[in-house]
Amino acid sequence: MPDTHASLRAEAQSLLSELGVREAAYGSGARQVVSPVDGSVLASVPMMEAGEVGEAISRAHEAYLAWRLVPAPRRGELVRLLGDELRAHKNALGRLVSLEVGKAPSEGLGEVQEMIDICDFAVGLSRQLYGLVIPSERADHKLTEQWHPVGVVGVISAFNFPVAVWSWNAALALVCGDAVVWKPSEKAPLTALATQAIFEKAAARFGDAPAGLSTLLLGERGVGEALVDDARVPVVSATGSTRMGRAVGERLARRFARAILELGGNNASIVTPSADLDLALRAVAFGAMGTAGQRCTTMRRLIVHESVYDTLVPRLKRVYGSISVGNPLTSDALVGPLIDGAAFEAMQTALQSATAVGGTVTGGERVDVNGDASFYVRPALVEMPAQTGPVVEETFAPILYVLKYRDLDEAIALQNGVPQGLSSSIFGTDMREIERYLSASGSDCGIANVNMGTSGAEIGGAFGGEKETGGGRESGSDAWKAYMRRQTNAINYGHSLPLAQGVKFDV
Ligand code: UN1
Repeated sequence: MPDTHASLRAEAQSLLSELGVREAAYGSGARQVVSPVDGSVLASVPMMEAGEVGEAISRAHEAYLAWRLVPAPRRGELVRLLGDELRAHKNALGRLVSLEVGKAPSEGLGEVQEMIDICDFAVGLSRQLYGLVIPSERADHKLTEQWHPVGVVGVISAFNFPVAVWSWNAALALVCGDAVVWKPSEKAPLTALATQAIFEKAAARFGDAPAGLSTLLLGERGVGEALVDDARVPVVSATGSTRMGRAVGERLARRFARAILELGGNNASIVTPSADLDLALRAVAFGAMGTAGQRCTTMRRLIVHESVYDTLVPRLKRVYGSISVGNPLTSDALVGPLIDGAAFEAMQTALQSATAVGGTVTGGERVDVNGDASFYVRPALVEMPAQTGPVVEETFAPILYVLKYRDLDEAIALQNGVPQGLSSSIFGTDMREIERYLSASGSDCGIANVNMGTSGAEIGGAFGGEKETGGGRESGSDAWKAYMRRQTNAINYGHSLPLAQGVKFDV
């Protein structure tokens, strides 16, 4: 039998060297990086101590002081070059994403495409960081609002989108005139090293970008805490669990720093009586099983009208029974591995609790693809009598809870009846039901889609959600404003001094 472990390690290391990462950064270090594909150790990376973070932030702060003076369209040129380098290295970085976190090839490549897209978006934005001119109530006065760079932006990212989430934040922060300090997931340091190397190629082509504009911190929790607690970091964007976000948000609030939180989702889709069921079936399959259920936006609940339940759900069960689960690198399986054994345990625990409160489970069992050191599962569909137990929690695994409803109000109440508020969707062709769902009394989520699933957002919209999802918005629309500071300017170009609100103070 060929030694696949040795071959994955060799491939990862050759990709890292092709992408320009120095061997010292992955050849020997305290932290082993394990591929979920087969459990092989891909590399060993040195981890930073929390005590070293301050110095890295000092360099980033120096970089910010210089970068904020560079005209924004010129800053956009650096991001244009970053997008260019990402295009040139798309295959290698996409492959490394697949090796490190187990994504199917098209999803690994899709993640890099998402990075390219946000770079393009940010380049255009670099000429559009518009302020306002507001009518003043006073004669010979002008009232304006402008946006200035804010400082060092901290980015904390999760394993499941190990590089795209950095780019949503970094591409915007860089055109906004900020420096970026990134603490990636301990489970995905290699793609972070590769991304940093790609950034450095772009910076070298740019010529005079200040050193320290983009800094990578590989470390454990203490390193993240040091970043979050540093007074020179006015904004921290954190993606991950609600538990992590609560800890980060509290620490940031203590020092009045800005938090951009993108935390847990418990995303539901409603299938109404007028839905195109063929389309819904395909959308549910991708939404609930794609990326092995490890997207923040993964569809975790399906709320089906009683009139279509017995048509849709048996068909869905057949898809669950036949979907290909396998090695994402050597097969065209649609469902790859879970990230690790802890994710497998959490999934099994959730399924047991669902059964205990009356759920009927289809699937969910472990599939032996590459032996004991990797964790592949058949996705699980769980028919639930009520929205109780694990249904109101986010379990980062491919579990879809299915519930039945009678009228739309009940369906919307079920959908909104969980602590999380990231993404949601509705299937149907009755415009009254659709518009009701999108209205103020409809979905309470940051994302509400029609006739598609809950995942796979484009970068052009603002991304994020409400309630325990944390309220932050990243990526498109006007999310850039979170990476700048707003300044209101009142300018008197006359010879007298009228006071606002007609106040008199004559001395
Ligand atoms: C995440 O899972 O953290 O909408 C982000 C999507 C992707 C991003 C997901 N564009 O599924």
